[in-house]
Amino acid sequence: MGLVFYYAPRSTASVTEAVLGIPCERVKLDIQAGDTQQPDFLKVNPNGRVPVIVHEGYTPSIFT
Ligand SMILES: N[C@@H](CCC(=O)N[C@@H](CS)C(=O)NCC(=O)O)C(=O)O
Repeated sequence: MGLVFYYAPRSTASVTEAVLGIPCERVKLDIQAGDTQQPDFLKVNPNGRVPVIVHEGYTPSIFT
């Protein structure tokens, strides 16, 4: 599973994306299309916000 980074272009996630210099799976979401409010993403972050980082299935609370 490794490291997974959920982000949306032109959001606060852009800062995290800019400094995240390590290999990871990147999941791009479209906020305007409602991707952050879809049930699958809400399982990752019930707050429905990006950025989110998941490491080995664990999400540090700073990203929720
Ligand atoms: N505490 C978070 C808040 C992140 C946040 O507000 N993200 C917004 C985009 S800038 C978001 O994901 N919005 C999704 C939505 O409103 O559905 C942070 O500062 O990074």
